[in-house]
Amino acid sequence: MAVSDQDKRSDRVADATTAATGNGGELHQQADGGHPEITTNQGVPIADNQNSLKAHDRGPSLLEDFIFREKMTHFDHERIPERVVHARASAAHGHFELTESLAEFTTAKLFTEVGERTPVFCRLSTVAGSKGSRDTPRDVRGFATKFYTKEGNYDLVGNNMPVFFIQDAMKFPDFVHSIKPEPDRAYPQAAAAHDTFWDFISLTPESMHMIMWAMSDRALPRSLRMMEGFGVHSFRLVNAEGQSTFVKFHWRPRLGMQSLLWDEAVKIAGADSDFNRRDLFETIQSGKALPTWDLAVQLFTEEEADGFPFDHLDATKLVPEELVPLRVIGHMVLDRWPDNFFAETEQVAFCPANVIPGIDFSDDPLLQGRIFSYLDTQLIRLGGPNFQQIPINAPQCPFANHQRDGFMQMQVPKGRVNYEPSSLDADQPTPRETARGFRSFAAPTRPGPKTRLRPESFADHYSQARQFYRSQTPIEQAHIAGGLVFELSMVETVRIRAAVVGHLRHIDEDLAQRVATGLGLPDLPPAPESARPVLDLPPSPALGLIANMKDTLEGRAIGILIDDGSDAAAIEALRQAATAADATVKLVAPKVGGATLSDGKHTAADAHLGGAPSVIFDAVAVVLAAEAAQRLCAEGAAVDFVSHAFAHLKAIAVDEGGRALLRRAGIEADAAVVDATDVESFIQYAKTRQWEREPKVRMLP
Ligand code: HDE
Repeated sequence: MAVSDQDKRSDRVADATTAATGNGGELHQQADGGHPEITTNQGVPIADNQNSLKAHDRGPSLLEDFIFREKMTHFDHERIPERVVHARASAAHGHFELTESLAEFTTAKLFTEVGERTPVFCRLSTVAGSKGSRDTPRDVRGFATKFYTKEGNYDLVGNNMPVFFIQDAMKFPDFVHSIKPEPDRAYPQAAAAHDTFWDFISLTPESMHMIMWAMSDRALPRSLRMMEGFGVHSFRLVNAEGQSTFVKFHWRPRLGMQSLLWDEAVKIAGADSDFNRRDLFETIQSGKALPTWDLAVQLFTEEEADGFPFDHLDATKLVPEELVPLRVIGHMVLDRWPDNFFAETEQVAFCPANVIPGIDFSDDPLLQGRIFSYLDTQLIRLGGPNFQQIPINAPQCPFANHQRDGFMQMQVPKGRVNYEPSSLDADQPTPRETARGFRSFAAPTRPGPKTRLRPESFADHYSQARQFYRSQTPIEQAHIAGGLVFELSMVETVRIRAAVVGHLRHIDEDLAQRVATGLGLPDLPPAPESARPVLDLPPSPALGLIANMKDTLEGRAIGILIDDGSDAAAIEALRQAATAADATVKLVAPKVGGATLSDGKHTAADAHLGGAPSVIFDAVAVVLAAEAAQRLCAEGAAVDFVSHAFAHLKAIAVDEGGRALLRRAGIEADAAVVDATDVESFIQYAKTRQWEREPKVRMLP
């Protein structure tokens, strides 16, 4: 017997309470203020949202069911093309506050009105992976910020590394094709470790500097809040007198930098592929240790640039801080998670061409290509020329012009005048001849024939790569060598492995030798010819990662493994100390329902042992009664909890039960394995990784 609509009424009511209208429009509020009424996109109330219309209860569905067809058609069209690069991302709203005026250099109010808070939307991404790929591949991170200024939207679309793989935009499609999954087999996902990428790199010596950055632990950020950002290219600031100063932008995280170890990143990919996104979301929801960066600038004149031993228009070069110091001019805080991922994080459209009066481009040929590419991308990705009207893309200052019509036009312009100049309507928008308007910097152009030549000044591909490598601590150098050994081990074509090692010889013979040994190459391959002698530039401490870490637990996470009978007082002391140090604390137990502690009270766990391995924490404690310890010694996840924490150079606090687990894992305690009662030492050790432990737990190349 058929179930009537009336019989299912209660189901429908329950569903409708959680349903939105589906088209982002007004919710239909009940007159009595109850839940919104579910309707079609035409506003027609829907009586039954669970059953399609059929000829009879077991009969075929009817084409006339416009309610079903509308719902299904909309669903069928829910996806838009993902970004070809930077598809995987998390984003948040916040503000930028200026603390030092750059009025001497620019008219852009964003950088002249001290104390002014400009709303921002900041999208942080991986590059190579698809939208659903993991958060922790070895990869560059995108760092894109949209400033909704009073003078229009300004987009600073940067990365977490200050240089790039290529010098000319012409090479970008080839570069991206090479790093993406190989076209015949469609793997590997979100990984550079395969033949086509390293084939391209081995034939592109200009990429060597960026390769050093990408093989360093900067490619494995612990948290999106703990990485730097860079505008990469030189831009121009233009002042009221029309004078130009070159500028490089830097974002510096207030929490300092922190990175993952490669082995940890691999394991996190399995344990929590949303690791960085979850961290950002939970942080913003908690309101503590909010993502905050100082914005710093390097300013230099054309004449100063002419004296640099490299060409600042070459995006494979950075301007060392020793040459041009950083000036902090303000900071950005992200404090509001988007209401809807698709509407905001997915539909936001960044474009390096979005500049405002007082900011202008340089002739960097990579930047020049980007000025074209991004708008073009948005037209296909967001379906037409009106994507600026999507709320996340619309300016927050008044805007008006005569651009009309096109797909998805949301505005309803009135009147007959859609052109300028016009005498028919005095209220139409026209340019104002004031200093307000955007005027391109009148950069002189040199006479000469058109050419596709790369300038001579771009020809040194190795000196800054060497400078970067030699500015690292021995541990960081070992990690770079390890990164290269891993990546090249995944390359099947031995010739390509050897060719890359050949390039490394120009950077550092010892690095090349370590990688060759790690790969088991019989001989050190020959170095290709270098167009320029490689310079021994002075080491730059700013390029290191460990040197720029902060001795703090702020914004980081401690996991405490507990079970029935665990010492309640010890757990409480650890929790209080960690919280006082601004860390978050999670209790991990074999059962998510929790455990009955030594004081007889039942405590809920924050996570189940199987779902919260130690890789997701910065330091761990194990507090177990004897009986529970005995039980957990037979549980692989518990043994891994301590053995991985130890191998990942973390501080560990243990009581007697915890020590039993250490013995089971074969761990020989060092100074950073402390007694659970020594809370102070634990907190101190937890602030940093135990780098000196590394040679004992890992074969470094
Ligand atoms: Fe991008 N890049 N890119 N890029 N890029 C895109 O734009 C491109 C480059 C960067 O969160 C695309 O909307 C070219 C450097 C970020 O939405 C695309 C060239 C830097 C994001 C594009 C570069 C970046 C993108 C893909 C070489 C650091 C994500 C989808 C000439 C300074 C923005 C899209 C977001 C995204 C083109 C090189 C940063 C295809 C042609 C260098 C952070 O338009």
